[in-house]
Amino acid sequence: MSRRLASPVTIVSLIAVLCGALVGHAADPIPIGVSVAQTGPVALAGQEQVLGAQIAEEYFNKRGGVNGRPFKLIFQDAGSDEATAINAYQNQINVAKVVAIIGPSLSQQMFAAGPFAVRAKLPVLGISTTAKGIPQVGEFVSRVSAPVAIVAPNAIKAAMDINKNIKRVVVLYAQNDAFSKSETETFQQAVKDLHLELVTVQTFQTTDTDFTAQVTNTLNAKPDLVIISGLQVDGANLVKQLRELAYKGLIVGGNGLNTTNIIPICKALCDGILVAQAYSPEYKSKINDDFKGIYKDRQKKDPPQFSAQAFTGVQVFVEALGALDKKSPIAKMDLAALRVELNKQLIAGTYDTPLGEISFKASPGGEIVQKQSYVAQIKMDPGGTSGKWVYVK
Ligand code: 1QQ
Repeated sequence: MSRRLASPVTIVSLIAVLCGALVGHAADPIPIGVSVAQTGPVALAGQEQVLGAQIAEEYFNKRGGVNGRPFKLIFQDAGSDEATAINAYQNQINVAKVVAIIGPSLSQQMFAAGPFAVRAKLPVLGISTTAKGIPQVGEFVSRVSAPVAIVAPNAIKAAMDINKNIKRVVVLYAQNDAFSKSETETFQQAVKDLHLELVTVQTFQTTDTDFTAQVTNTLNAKPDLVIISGLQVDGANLVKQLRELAYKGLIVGGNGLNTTNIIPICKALCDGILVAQAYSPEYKSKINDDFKGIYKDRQKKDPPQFSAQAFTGVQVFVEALGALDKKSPIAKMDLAALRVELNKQLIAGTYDTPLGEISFKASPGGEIVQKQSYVAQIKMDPGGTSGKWVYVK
């Protein structure tokens, strides 16, 4: 009986096909996607996320990456709306063939792009998506960003500590943004729970630039406290116009105002905005000291929440990949299996991060469990062009 041997060409092409399904060669860097807002108005937050992710890439690769194998962050701009986020996800999933993605920046974008990750069975981590319902988008969607329901009410309590006479509250929110709608529900409920009087609720659009009507209605209601749920540019313009028309009371901003990158918009008038925080540079741990040290070297200031959450997102994927690899070598897994196993490992783990020790709930799968939360206030320098966060809680 004569046996036909496969030609060398056939064998080479067979190996090539097999290797294509694997995640590169064992020495190739493992690709992890970062899809955050690098353009559009949300880039004010996205810039801080890019910095945090880049620090994590260097930091963890210097420490051996994934059990000695480096990883590489593949940046794909998710822009500031849903279409750009979906496009970024599709590129990451199908073209860059990443094992996992952090981002997009907005809940509004995650509700649109997340289902693509669920269908592709690829794990994604929200690093700033805080609206109610993010982990419920599907099995592969988790987050390291504490939800508004846990974090936001603390800012109102901090305001009540600063001004013991707060009674009348005006709430404003962007009605075309999923995060803002979710956060305002939490704020409005907290106002009632704290026995304050909700005198009026005003709405706007994230694209608005003129807030005369809302500011007039707010001033007529004579509030002691104003609470704003919007994004960066709209929120900062609203603060500016409230102050220009002589509102003197305290302002609580939501997570949309959680970046000093809004300072060029409201300048000196940003002073005093209170925002709840899921991160504090003062948190004592080795990893936070390391992270804070590198960030400070580069940026000459303490790291903000969005950078710390982005660092944490990368860390969680790298540590989950390492733990998975020890159980079953990832170099032998094809991409589809690796994505699925990584998601399981991710949710099962506990992580010592700059945000504190975090883990994930089994139900809804992928919801963060985090003990720490804080409140900070923007303190402007006398010149009115720069400022920083001062932690009050
Ligand atoms: C969300 C947010 C944004 C304000 C982050 C930039 O918290 O969309 O959920």
